[in-house]
Amino acid sequence: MNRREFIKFVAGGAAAVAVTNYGCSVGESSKAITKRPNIIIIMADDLGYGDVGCYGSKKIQTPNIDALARGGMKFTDYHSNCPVCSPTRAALLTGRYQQRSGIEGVIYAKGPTRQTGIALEETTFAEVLKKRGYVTGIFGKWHLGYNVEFNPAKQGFDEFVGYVSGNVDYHSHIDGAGFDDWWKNCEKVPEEGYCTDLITKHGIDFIERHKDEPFCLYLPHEAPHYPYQGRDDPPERLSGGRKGKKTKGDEILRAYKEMVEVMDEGIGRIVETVRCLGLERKTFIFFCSDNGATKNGSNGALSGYKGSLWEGGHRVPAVAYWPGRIKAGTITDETVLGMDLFATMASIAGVKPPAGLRLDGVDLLGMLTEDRKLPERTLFWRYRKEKAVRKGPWKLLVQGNQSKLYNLDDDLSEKRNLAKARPGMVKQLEDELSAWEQEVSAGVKLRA
Ligand SMILES: [Ca+2]
Repeated sequence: MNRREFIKFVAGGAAAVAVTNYGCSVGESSKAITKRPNIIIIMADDLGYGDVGCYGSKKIQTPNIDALARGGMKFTDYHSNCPVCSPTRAALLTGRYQQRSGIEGVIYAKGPTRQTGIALEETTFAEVLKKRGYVTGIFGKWHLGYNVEFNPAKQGFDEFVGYVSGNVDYHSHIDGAGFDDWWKNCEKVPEEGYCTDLITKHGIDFIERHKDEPFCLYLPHEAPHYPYQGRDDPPERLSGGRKGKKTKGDEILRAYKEMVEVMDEGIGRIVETVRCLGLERKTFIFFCSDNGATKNGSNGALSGYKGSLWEGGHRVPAVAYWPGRIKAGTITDETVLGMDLFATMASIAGVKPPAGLRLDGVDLLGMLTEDRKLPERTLFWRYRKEKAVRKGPWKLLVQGNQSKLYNLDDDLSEKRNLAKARPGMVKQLEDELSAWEQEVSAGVKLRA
């Protein structure tokens, strides 16, 4: 969906009104301005740039995410820090390139990485907000360490229910290595239910219990990451290592659509809870994905998929919503990364990050609420054998020893390699890339 289509799309719907209605009867609180607004970060898993209605999906219905875009700000140039799960989450949690915390790849359920995790010495946004008097909760996927020593409870979260691996069976909650993986803080506490619905349920419960104090709710959803299972599909992973029925062929697309739509329904219920409690004007809500879609989803006009540094691997849907602060129906073309949310949340909460902590991300608050431009900057990605650099419209994509150059303003799909025509630009971005690689490698803390 391009800018003109989005404006038409916004005009076609009532601003900020979700299609669903969960029986709200309480009016908006008059206490519109607060020093410590609530913060809700909702992140989908492997949701692509073309998988959402307001980003042009015709197959998947997402009325609630679309309503957030109509009532808030839609990002056209938002990126996860990495085209896979764990590094994106490390950057989001720490506000810094994941290279600094040493989480450069997926922490797998099988193999030696299972013993690793994000160093406890890292400062997370949850720790900063907690010090500012926020109650902090995470419900859903952690994926920054399996062992209890790496549990979210050790990284500033007061409450955690969910799973620590990259994915669980949506019904049996067994991880990819056959372990039960459903936790309440540092204990395994089994719970019945469809993963997406449980994440929504715990999110709502958290908001209701903490409505009278500042809260930060992080809801990292599983949808639409595999295993591809809708609410009524059978479990695929059974106890004792037994295998159930696996979704295959055309059934995957049916399940994928349902998985996104159930998540969207849950987002609607979260927003409705905030609204019913009169908290809408003092709650910042941000929705995004953690990397691009696989071939089972859609990255719209973008090239590539999850795992690659083509735009389809990391340019993802993102929407910010805050009535009274963010103007309804706006679109931003600013280039934003997931690591920017840390500085933004700190700014919203009115707290400075601890002295000595240098964030790589920037504060988006002025851009969100006052239409201010972000400072010019050069941004970097590195994953396996690929590296990428962004500076304005220019993107350098380094694959092995080959450098490709694209102007994304004219060529969003990365079809016309301009490296030969613009050798000066290639050289400049290559130089910035090597300087960055040297700089981030200096402070790496590996934990095993
Ligand atoms: Ca992911």
